[in-house]
Amino acid sequence: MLRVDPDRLRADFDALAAIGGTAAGGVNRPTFGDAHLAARAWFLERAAAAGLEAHVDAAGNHSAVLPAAAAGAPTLLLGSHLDSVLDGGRFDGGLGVVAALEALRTVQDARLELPVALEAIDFTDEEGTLVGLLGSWAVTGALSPEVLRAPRGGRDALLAGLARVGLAEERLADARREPGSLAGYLELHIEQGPVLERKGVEIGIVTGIVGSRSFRIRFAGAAAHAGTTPMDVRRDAGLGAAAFVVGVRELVVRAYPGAVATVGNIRLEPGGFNVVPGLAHLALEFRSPDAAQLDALEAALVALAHGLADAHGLEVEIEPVGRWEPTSLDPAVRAAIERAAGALGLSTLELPSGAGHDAQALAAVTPSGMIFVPSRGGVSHRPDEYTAWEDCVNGANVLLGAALELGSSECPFQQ
Ligand code: HGY
Ligand code: MN
Ligand code: MN
Repeated sequence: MLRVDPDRLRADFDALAAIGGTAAGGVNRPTFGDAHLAARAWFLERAAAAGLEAHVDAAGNHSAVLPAAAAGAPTLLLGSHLDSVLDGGRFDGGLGVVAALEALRTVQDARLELPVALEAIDFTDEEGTLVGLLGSWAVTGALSPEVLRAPRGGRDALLAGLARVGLAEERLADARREPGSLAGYLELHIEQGPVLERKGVEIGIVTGIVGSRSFRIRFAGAAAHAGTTPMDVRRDAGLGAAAFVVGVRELVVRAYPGAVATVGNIRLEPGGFNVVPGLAHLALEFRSPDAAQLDALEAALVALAHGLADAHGLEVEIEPVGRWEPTSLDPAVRAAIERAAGALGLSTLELPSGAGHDAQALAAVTPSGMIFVPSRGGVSHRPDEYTAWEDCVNGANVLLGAALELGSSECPFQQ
C-alpha cells in the first residue's frame, strides 16, 4: 500500500504555514496580497524541486503536473486553495494543496505509470476576497460576466487585483478545461465543523456542499447632530441595520431549519460619536443545502430589509454579489474514498459540507469528491483552527489511495 512521506509533507505544511503566518498561529493570505503571492511562488518552487511541471493558467490557478505516460491522457485534478480569509487558519486550503503535491511526488517516486496525468492545483480566490471560486469557476466555464460585474469584493478590488498579478479579465475564461480532458477531481480539506471529532471518526466522505448567496445591503437615512436631534425625528441608518441583524437571526432560527445566515460586516457612515449615522453598509450571507429553501429565505430576507426600512424611515438598496449552488458529490468518487480509507483501516462517515469549496465548481463538469479530516472543536476561519497531524497524514494517504484508484483507468467512471 503506497503511502505519503509524512516528514516531507510536514516540512511542506510548516513552510507554507509560515508564509503569511500570524503571531496567533494562523495565516493571513487574502487573494493576490503579498503573502498569497509568496505562497504561490513557494508552491511552484516545490513543484520544480520535485521535477514536476509547473503551470499557471489564465485565471492564475497554479499547478504542479505529473504527466501520464501517454500523450493526450486525461488529467485527475487534486486540489484546494492557498488563499485564506482574513486572519484565518493554516489548515483551510493549505493542507489540501500540500497533500496533493505530496501525492504526486509519492507516485513519481514509486515510478508508477498511470493512464492519467495527476495535477496538484491551487485555485485562485476560493475564499471570495474578490469573487469566490474565481479560479475553479474559470476552469469549469462558470465565470459569467454577471459574476465579474458585481463581485463580492467589489469591482474595483477585482480589477486592481487582476492588474496587480498581470491577469486580464477578458482572458480569465481561457482557463476553461474541456470536461473530457478531466478524469475527475479530489480535494482533501479540514471539516471546519465539529461532527467528525464528536463522533470520533477519522475520515469524512463528503456527500454534498451547501449553496450560498451573498448580498450587499445599504440602509440610507439622514445624518444628523447627535446632540440636538430629538429621538423621534431621527432617520438612523444604524438603527435599521441593527434591527436587520437581529431580525435575520430570528427569522432563520424560527422558520428556516438547516439554513444559516450571517451579517459579517457593518459599516456606518459618517462613523463619528456625535453624528447620527446616515448610511449603513452590511455584508449578508446565507446558506442552505436546499435550493428551494435558499429561494424562500432570500425572499424573506429581502422583505425583512424593506419592512425595516419603512419602519425606520429609511431607503434600502439590496445588491446580489455572489451565488453558489448546492452541489452533490459523485457516488463513484465517494465509494473510491471509502475503499481507500478502508484499506488503511480508518473509520469513515458520510456527511455534508456547511462550508463552500472548489469541489462545488468542479462537480459541474467532472466527477468530484472531498475527503474531510477532523477540526479540533469544529473551529475554522480563526487562527486557532487545528487538525491533529496524524489526521492530516491519514487524509493525505486517503487522497493518495483514492487518486490511485480513480487514476488507474483512463475512464474511471465508465465501469
Ligand atoms: O466560506 C466558505 O465556506 C469557504 O471557506 N470558502
Ligand atoms: Mn475557508
Ligand atoms: Mn477552504
